[in-house]
Amino acid sequence: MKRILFLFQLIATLCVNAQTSPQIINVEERTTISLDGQWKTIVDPFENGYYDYRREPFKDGFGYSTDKDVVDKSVLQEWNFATDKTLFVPGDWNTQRPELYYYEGTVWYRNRFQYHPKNNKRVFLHFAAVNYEAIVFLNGKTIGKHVGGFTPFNFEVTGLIKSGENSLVVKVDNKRKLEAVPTINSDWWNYGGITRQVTLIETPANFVRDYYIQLKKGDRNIINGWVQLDGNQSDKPVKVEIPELKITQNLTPDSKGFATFECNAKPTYWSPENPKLYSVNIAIDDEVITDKVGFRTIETQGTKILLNGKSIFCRGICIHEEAAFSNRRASTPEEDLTLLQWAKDMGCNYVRLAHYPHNEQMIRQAEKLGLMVWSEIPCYWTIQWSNSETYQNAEQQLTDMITRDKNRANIIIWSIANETPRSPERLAFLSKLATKARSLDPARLVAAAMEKEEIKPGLMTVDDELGKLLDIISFNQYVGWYDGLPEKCDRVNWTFSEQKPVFISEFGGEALYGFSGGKTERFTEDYQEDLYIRSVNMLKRIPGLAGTTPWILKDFRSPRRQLRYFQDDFNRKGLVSDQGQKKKAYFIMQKWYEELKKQYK
Ligand code: GCB
Repeated sequence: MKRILFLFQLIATLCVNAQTSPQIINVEERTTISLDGQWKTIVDPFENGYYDYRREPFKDGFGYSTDKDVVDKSVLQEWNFATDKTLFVPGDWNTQRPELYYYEGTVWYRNRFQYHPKNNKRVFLHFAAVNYEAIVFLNGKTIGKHVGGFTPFNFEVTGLIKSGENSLVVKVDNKRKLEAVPTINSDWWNYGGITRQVTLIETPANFVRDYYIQLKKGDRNIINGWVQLDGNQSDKPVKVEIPELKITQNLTPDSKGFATFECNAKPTYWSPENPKLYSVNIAIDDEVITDKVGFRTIETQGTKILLNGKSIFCRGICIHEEAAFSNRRASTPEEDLTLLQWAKDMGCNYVRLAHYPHNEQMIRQAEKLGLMVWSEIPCYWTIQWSNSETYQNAEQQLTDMITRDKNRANIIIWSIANETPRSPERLAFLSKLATKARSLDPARLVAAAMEKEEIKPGLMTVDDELGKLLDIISFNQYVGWYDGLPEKCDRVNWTFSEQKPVFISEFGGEALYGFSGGKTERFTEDYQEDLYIRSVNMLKRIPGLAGTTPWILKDFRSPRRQLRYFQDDFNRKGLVSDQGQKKKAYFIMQKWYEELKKQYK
C-alpha cells in the first residue's frame, strides 16, 4: 500500500512540473535576451487549440501550438495569430482589455523572435511567472508545463532553438481549481497571463546555476554557503570572492557540481537602519556571476525577535502585488518603489508580501531600502489537505520561492499558510511544509498567519497545534470589523500559552477614501480611523508583541467585494486608496510607529 502511495506521489510530482530544468537564480546578472513586448494572442475559452472534438489533446503538429500562417486560402484554419489581437508581456490580461476583465480560462500567447545560437553556449527559456498553468511550445514542439502562478521556471532549449526565426507559443490557463494552490476561493484578483518577464538566458556549457551565501545560523562571525554548478564538467574549480571583506574561497565541487564553504568574517551587518550590501563574485572559467548580498542574523529568544542579536519591533504593513495607481498585476520597478516608499513614509521597517511570492525586484528594492520581509506561498484558506498532488504543488512553490530569494538579507520569515482551518490533515500537510522550509533554509524563521479564538468573553488566544512548529505566534484578527464594532477593542485582552514573539499578521477594516460619517458607519474613513486608534491601544496590551502588519497598504481588486459605490470590486482595507491618496488611518499607524521607533532605539 505504502509503495503504491509513493508511486502515486512520484507521478504527481512529475506531472506538476514536467520537464522544467532546475531553477537558474539571479537572472538579472546573466547574459539575457528579453522576449517581453506585444505578443499575439488568441482567447480560447473552449480550449479549442488544445483538444480535438473528442476532447483528446492534440499531438505536436496539430492545434494552435503549430503557429501556422494562413498562406493557402483554400485551407480551412479557423484561427490565426497574425490577425488576432495582442497583449503586453509582462502583464495580466484582465486590465488590458475590458472584455477580459473577469475572464478565467485559456489564452494562447505567441511570440516570433530572431535568434542565432552561439558556439558552446547553452540556452534557457526563463519565465519569471505565469498565472496559473503554462504549457510551452517552441517551434511547434511541446517543451514543458508549469503549474503555479507566482514562481519562476525555466526550460533548457539548447538544440531546439533555431538560427533565424523561432516560434514560441504558450498556453496560459488561469481557471481556478479546487485542488490548486491557491484553491478556488480567495480574496484577490485572479489575474491571468504571462505576468512577469520572459527571457532567454545564455550560459557557458558549465555555469553557476545556484548558490547560497549567508551568515551561519547562530554565528555572526562566519559566512557559509554553497555553489551548485550545471554542466557535464561540473567539477570545475569555482572562486567565491567578497572583495570588500577580502574574502577569496577556491572551491572544488564534487562530481555533482556541488561545493560548500565556510570562512571567518567581520561584515557590517545588514539592518533597516544600515542596509549594507556587499558585492559577491562567483567565478568559473571566464564567467563571473555577481550579486549584492547582505549579512544578518535573525532569531528568537523567548518573546523577543533578535536582528543581529538586538531586540527589534517589526513595524510592518501587508502588501499585495498590485501596481500603485494603475491597479494591475504586473508592476514596473517605479510602481514597486512607490508602494515601498508609502510603507517607509509610514515608518515601516518591515513588510508582509501577501499572499504569494512577489516579483524578485520588489524584494531586492525592499532590501536596498532597509525593509525586512515576510514572504509567503498561497496556501490560503481551504487547500485540499489530503491530496498528495496539491501537497507536491505547494512544496514546489515553497522550494522555488526559497531557491530564488534565499540570498536576500531582508527576508526574515518564510510563511507557509494563511488562515487555514484546523484539522489533522491540514496539520500533517503544514508540518511537512515547515520541515521542508527549514531543510532548505535553516537560518530564517518559519511562520503562518493563524487565527484567533475568544475563549471567554473578552479573552482571546491562539489555540492552534500548528503554532508549536512555528517560530512565532502570528495571526490575523479583525476585532472591530468582522468581530464587533471598534469599541470591542477596548474590552479585549490576550493570553498565549507559548513563550514566542507575537505578530499580528493582519488587522483593519474598510474605508472609501474621502467618505466621512459617524464613527460607527461602515466604509467611512472615520470608522477606519477610530478602529485603528482602538486597535493600536489594544495591541499595546498584547504580551510579547514583536510585530504588526495591518491589512493592507493599498486598496486592491477582489471580485468578492461587490458593494456598489463603496467597493466596486475593490477591497477597501487599504490605508492608501487605489489612486494613491492616504486615508486618515494611515497617519494613526505612522504616529504609533514613530513612538515604537524611539522605544526600540
Ligand atoms: C483575511 C485574509 C485576506 C483578506 C482579508 C479581508 O483574513 O487573509 O486575504 O483580504 O482578511 O479583507 O477580509
